[in-house]
Amino acid sequence: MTVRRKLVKTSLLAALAMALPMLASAQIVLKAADVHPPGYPTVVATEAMGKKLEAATNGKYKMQMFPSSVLGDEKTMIEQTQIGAIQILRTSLGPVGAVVPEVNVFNMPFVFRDEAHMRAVIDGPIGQEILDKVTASPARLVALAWQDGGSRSLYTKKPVRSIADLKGQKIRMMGNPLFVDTMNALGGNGISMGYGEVYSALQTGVIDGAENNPPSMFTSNHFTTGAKYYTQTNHLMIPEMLVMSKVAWDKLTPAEQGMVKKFGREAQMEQRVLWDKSVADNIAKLKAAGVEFIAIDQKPFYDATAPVRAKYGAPYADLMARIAAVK
Ligand code: GTR
Repeated sequence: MTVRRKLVKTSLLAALAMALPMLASAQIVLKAADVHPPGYPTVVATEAMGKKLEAATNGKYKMQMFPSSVLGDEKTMIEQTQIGAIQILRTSLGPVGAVVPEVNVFNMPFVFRDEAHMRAVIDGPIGQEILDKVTASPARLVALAWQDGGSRSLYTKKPVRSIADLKGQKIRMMGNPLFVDTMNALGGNGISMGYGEVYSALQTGVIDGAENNPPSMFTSNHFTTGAKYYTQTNHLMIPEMLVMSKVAWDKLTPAEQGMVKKFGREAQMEQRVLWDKSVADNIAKLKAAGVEFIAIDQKPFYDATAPVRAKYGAPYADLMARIAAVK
């Protein structure tokens, strides 16, 4: 090898060595966030979506999951996603409705007949319309797909066996005035606070109860605070969403955007299977831990919340009629 050739070879190697760390750092990390802990259906489905994206882009993107509210409560995480500090967020539609009021139709009490109805609606054209409303709004969120949150029922320290038992009880609701109005219409005293604050609020007696689905009640340990009566009101069936920050979305190529949407949609269906199992498992765990499940006549709860549907549903009467017409 001539000296010249050797030099060229050496400098090529040197250039390559310099480029390698650059290649490695060229991997784009997408921060994903969820209030739920590792292993929760939404966390598992979102992680699976990240793995698919990593494989499909040959490692250009990697998702890093921040579970268990480590990046803040849902309201804070929505704000972080809006400014691009979080790239992918799994959130309840509840607090999204505080930012994009047009989606509140799905946040109304008893808007769905049952979970099968809710799934038929979110899987169909109306579900897509609501996703599109979020994306088209000035909120800087791109709504990718739905996740299942089942139905929310009351859990309290003093048992609620009839609507009268709820009178004056301080019940934590998610951050959206619609939910506080819902609880007040039921005779309780709705108090809005972040999910992460509920445990100590129950412990210290700041609140008498909360409302959620069984997997959340169990994994948050709320049942260990004395709130051991679960009254099956099913008053809210709030779908959950996978959203991407518009800031991150705009940096993707059209092909990558297509992948993100496709894998998001797959996550919707994958999470549903995990969800059904999780509900059954967590009901069993709650019962084993001494939680009493109270069956209740929903009619008085439905009737009492009519003014909430009238107030918040007024601008969306057509949409509500279309939802009701879905079989
Ligand atoms: C859960 C939901 C979370 C969060 C939480 C809450 O069911 O999955 O996204 O909204 O409820 O009550 O804040």
